[in-house]
Amino acid sequence: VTSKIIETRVYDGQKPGTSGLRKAVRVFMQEHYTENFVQAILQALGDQLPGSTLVVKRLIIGQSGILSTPAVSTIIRKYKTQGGIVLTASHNPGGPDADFGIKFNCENGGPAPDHVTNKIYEITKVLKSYKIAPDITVDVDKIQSTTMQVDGNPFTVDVVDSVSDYLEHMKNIFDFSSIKTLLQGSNNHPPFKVLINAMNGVTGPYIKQIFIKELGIDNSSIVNAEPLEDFGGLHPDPNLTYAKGLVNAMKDGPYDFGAAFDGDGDRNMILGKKAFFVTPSDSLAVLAANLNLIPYFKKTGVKGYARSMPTGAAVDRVAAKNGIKLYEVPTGWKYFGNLMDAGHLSLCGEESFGTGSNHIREKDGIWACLAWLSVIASLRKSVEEILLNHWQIYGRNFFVRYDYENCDSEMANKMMQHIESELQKPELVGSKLTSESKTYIVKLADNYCYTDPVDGSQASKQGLRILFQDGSRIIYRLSGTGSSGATIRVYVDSYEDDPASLTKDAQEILKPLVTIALEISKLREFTGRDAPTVIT
Ligand code: VG1
Ligand code: CO
Repeated sequence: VTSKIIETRVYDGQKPGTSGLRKAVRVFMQEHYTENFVQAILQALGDQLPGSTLVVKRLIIGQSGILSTPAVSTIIRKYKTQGGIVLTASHNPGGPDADFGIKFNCENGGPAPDHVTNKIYEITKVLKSYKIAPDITVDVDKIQSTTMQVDGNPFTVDVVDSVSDYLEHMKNIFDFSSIKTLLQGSNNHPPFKVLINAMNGVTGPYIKQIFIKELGIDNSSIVNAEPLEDFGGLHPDPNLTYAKGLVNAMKDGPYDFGAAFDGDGDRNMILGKKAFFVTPSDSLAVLAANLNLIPYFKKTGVKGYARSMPTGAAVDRVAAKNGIKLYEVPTGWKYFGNLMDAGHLSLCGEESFGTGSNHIREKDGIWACLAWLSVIASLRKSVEEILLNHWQIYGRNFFVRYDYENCDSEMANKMMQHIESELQKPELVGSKLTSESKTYIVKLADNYCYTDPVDGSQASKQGLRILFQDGSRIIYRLSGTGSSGATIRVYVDSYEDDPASLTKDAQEILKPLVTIALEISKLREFTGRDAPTVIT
């Protein structure tokens, strides 16, 4: 087999966002578009000099092309590869008229940090050709290792089982036998009934192997477990809106616990009986408070906790009470990597249904589900009881996110400029903002800037935020994963420790703060939107 050099032209805008390059499928289908970006990744990875040759000796591919993002992170770390490429729209819908994405993860198994993605982007701006070996034919449906000669050098393609390395890792982290006893029931306890929805994403084979084969639940407890190229038309984002199927089945059914994952398996949603919703920010806090129940953390000890800036601050209370350090980073899993590599971090999460730990360098949906089941197997309480107890001890951070999808980009940018200028007014700090019977006093307002404590690198303009004296917060950001127009995210987080308020409806508690957030931003005026596309 010989490789060929293909002349190409530059495509604008191949700039990776929060996690990878995310565009419409039709954009990726333009001639050379995808190859260009992959060439740029390889060039950024292997050689300093643009145009120089990179020799790849070995490729690892999941069987039938299936690997979840957390499994890729696992494999990169286990086999010490230079990195890995994941082809996925992640939590966005797929198929010819929907979205696609290319994520690049580095040798630590985590999403490429900004300095790497910037370098990739710079290369895409000057790329003139890419190198390809079109004649390699390996049947990726068959688990096998094939070695051939490419340009006179040995080149190996390993098609590996999609699940086995990941499963082995999970078995080292959790006590599968105690989870199995929970699920199957024992003398003193009835079976704990779970319902798992893979949303036709990539986790299908993983949940079959782990939950059916290893943990012994029956087939009927698993839904949408066939990975489909277009997710069967579903929007594979595990939240109350897009995972409505799971929510309804939980409301009407006998299940004690429900979980759903996104297209590439890094996000999770956890529900209790009757669809009791655990916000991702609470999920992170509950796991933080109970990490010592999980064998892996018993062994490694609990280092720090971390959350992305817009994530509800529930985990901060656990950190404060347990004397464990808490880190706040910008949105995107790439910012947790350095902290983990330096040994500062055990557990982290994002409000966007991402939860994970230093077992890999990605958020991990199935891991989060197993972590919850481990905690439940030890505490023998329902999901709702666990949350109620948690709030009684720590108080409750009510959290909501409003998403306005596909807004006009120019108007969205203008709105952000408007908010920023409001935030810069010197009289804002110390002022009182009132809506209904609630008054909040502004403590700080800024455009969030992060300095990585490990390497000192800075990420600026990571979200406009207003912090109030009682710990409540309003945050505005533009999404970095959408493929058309602008998605505006408004995050509202409010702390309550009055026992009478703990079980109130989040929408009700947060209504005054949401009103204030919409007023300051003039969101309705700028976007013409009366209501958000999705509330999470
Ligand atoms: C969104 C989420 C962010 C998450 C990112 C990647 O980014 O808000 O928390 O890390 O998606 O998730 P943005 O920039 O659109 O807000 V995934 O499942 O697409 O890797
Ligand atoms: Co994802």
